[in-house]
Amino acid sequence: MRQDFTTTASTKCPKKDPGAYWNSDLPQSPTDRIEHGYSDKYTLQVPGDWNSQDPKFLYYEGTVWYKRSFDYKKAQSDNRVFLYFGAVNYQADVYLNGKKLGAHKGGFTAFQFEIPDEVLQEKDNFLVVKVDNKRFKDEVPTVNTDWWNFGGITRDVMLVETPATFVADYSLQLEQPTDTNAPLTGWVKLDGEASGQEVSIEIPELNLTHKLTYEGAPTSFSLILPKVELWSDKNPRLYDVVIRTAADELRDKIGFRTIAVSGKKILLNGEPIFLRGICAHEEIPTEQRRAFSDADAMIQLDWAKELNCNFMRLAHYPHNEHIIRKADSLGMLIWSEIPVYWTINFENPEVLEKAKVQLDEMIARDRNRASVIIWSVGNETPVSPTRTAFMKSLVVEAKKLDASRLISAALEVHYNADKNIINDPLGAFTDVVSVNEYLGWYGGLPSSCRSAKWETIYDKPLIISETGAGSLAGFHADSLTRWSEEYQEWYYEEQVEMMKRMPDNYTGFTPWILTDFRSPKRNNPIYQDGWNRKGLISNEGAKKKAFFVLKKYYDEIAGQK
Ligand code: GCB
Repeated sequence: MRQDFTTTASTKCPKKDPGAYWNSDLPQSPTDRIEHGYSDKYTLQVPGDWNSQDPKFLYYEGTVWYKRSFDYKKAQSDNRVFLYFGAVNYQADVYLNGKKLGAHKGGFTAFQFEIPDEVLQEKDNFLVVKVDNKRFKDEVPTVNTDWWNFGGITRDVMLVETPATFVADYSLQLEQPTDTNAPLTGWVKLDGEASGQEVSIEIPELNLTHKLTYEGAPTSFSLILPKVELWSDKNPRLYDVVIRTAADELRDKIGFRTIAVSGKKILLNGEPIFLRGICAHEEIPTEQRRAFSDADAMIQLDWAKELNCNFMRLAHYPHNEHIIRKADSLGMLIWSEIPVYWTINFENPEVLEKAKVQLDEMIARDRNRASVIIWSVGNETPVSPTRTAFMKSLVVEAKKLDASRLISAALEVHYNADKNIINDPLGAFTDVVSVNEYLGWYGGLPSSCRSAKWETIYDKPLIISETGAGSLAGFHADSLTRWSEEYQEWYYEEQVEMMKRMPDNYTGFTPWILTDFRSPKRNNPIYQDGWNRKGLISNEGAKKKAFFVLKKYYDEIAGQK
């Protein structure tokens, strides 16, 4: 639901602790000391970050208490009701009618709380959410990031009503198809009194109904479909899937495809594919805010399509579900990542647990999306034995949660005059080795690319997961002048030529980045002014010269690899 937070306060809240922020702001007795107010002029749009909604929030990091009243009548008395949040950055504490429903940490993944029957009212429910986006050393991400710390209830919030026993989760995965049939494996999880219930999996277009008896979470199954039209970047075919129990019916749209590594290649449906990609933050730069809707997703996907991309690296945290669903329907392959970024505290086992929770929540939401082909466990984590053990354990966890996709991580690389060797020990554990390199921006001039030699110790597919140079749209000069569009254009020209000489396991390219994005670290007053300017598209939506260099490269290789 996308609604304003109302300013009306309820008088039906518990009298206990009248001063608590999760209770009414209306004194119920003259002696009450109330030091908060929801019946005031401040409203925030949900979903939406708070930074973009009021100038005083632009740099704000701290707590905001949200309040909303609502009426709710269940369709059936024994049904269950859940309060679902697409994401809240970073910590959420949720109270309904004075009772705490729960708390959640992690700014980019979904969570939900069941509302106990005795707490839900038909009229005037008083919902309060305390949101805190302060950064801490031992959180994920840590204090140091190159992006804006947009706070708030940044994604959709929903009340979800289910029968007493309902389909809580499921997985459907195509195994190796043959010319005549398509084997599927999967599992279902029901919530409630479920043992012995009949569950049917239906794919109406294929006349398929598969029945099973539920034996506990998860109940696994396998079945053989007739030959299916495979989902791919060129043919994003989705089938309606229904999972039915006596009381519940869950409908989804699923694409069937396989993704695998064979030697130095990535295979989509058994065929080698080259990933013509681009990185993106979850941001609409023209409005200086987080993206959160279908319309926002289309803006980003349209730009990526115009570049002739078939792949997007959604950096550096899981993006909202709208873009993943749109990618499914448009045939855009996706890299999805958790914010294990730079120098998070690898020494602290609790940080590892927090990272695992985010990994689990990322995979739980999107495990049935055909577009997602790579789970990334982090970005540019500096090499050390502790860090490698930490990252390896995330790779193992990701494989355990979803063995059907490829695991990667964007690695750092250091430049040498004679040879750049890709040898980060983490590469031994990932399916795909991905590296970020900025030769010509953070080292040397773009001409340094001409003599650069690249070598990798891994016989695995290699993705150049970042490369980029900053430029201010509309600033024109000769190509040796930093920040000019011409410098960035030259940088891309040299990079593209260098890519053509990459080792033969080079299978994908995701330059940094689709659009300029807000970053408090980027403070050159003339050219940056709080923006990371490596976008191919400016914060005003203007395509810079380099956009066309990358597009030309992708046009050339489209269909050839
Ligand atoms: C990187 C980081 C990315 C930064 C980028 C830059 O290597 O992965 O988050 O924004 O470089 O612009 O320096």
